Amino acid sequence: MKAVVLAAGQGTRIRPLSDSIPKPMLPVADRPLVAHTIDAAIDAGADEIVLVIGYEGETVRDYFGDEYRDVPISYAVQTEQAGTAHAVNTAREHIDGPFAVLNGDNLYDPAAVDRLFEHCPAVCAIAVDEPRNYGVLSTDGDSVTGIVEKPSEPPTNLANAGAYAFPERAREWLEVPESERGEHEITDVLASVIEEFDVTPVTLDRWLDVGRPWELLEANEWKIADLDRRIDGRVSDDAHLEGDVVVEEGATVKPGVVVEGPALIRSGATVGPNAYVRGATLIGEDASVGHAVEVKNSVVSRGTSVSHLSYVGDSVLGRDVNFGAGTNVANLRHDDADIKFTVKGERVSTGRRKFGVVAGDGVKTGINSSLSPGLKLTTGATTRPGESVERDR
Ligand code: TTP
Repeated sequence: MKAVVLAAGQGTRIRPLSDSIPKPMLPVADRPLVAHTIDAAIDAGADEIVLVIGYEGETVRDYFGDEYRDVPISYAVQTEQAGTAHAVNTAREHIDGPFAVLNGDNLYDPAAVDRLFEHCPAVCAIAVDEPRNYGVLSTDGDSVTGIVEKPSEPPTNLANAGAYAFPERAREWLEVPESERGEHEITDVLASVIEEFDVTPVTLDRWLDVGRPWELLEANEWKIADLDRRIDGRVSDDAHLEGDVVVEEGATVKPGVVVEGPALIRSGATVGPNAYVRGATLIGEDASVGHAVEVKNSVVSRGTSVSHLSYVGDSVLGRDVNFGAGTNVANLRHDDADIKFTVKGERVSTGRRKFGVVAGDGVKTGINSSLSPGLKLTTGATTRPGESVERDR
């Protein structure tokens, strides 16, 4: 079966991280987010991946090329992000036979993707506590009877997880009218399939929709914890690596460093001397974490430097960020309330008691900058030496 993977979206909620990198290409453990989706599809038996690209699409094409893990990759370019059904329709000429559709910014438990493919026509669902916030499936025994968006009286607690296995006939049903929010939605295609076919609900044990920056942290928590200990880089005898730590070939860990796994130190990165890395942290390619720096539960992207005397907790640092000596991140409020973050101009709760900062690519902080919890520093932003930064910039 072919798998159509949607990766054309603009990722507006995850800005500034998506300012120049499409969300599906943001780092999750040792590969881009969308590579985990594609891996799950290939493991489930996909014989071709059709990637729908659009926003910053060339980055996706450059990474995957024409073949990935011996499976051919083809591309459909969606020039206007007019919705998920519109995205699949862009790939229509690639579709012959039954086909799967997966979101390129979702992590699915791989066993469920297997079952999705086996039970075509099928849709993945996840049991949630608050179904009112989701598209909810109604079911009758082993069959899906309908789907309703954010219902006030949910028929089940099964939220639609955005993974479908469609029969070939669904190819003819991809042109759907605009929904209330002005998009052509894949759920309307699902509704047509439900009318004509028996659609099996496949329940996921675990699922994550990566829409906002803290969800990128959660994605890394999930996938870094899946890694097994592997030390291929240069590690000083005076460093102490505990648990499932991966040091890739070409990475350097200097004396006095303590790493508590799970943690991933990618090729070209340097850690130490005397640094402390813990709690599902990713140190990206060519990044540098220097003397007396503690990094906890964070994503430090490619080329970023936190070189001297800093604390970085529960944060996402984009590419080529430079934290001046003594820059410290606060990740907890004195009143213990959940940390809020600005998404598309609105302050929303992250649902996390601990959350630090999100720094776009190229951010530079002056020495001794003090950064408040839930702070967003946009691409290229700077702070002054000794500044206490409490407002997004
Ligand atoms: P969304 O998460 O709804 O959109 P997005 O990824 O652009 O993010 P944001 O809402 O923050 O702007 O999209 C769900 C999936 O579908 C995701 O993998 C992107 C993909 N998609 C397309 O490929 N084309 C589209 O026109 C839309 C709307 C989404």
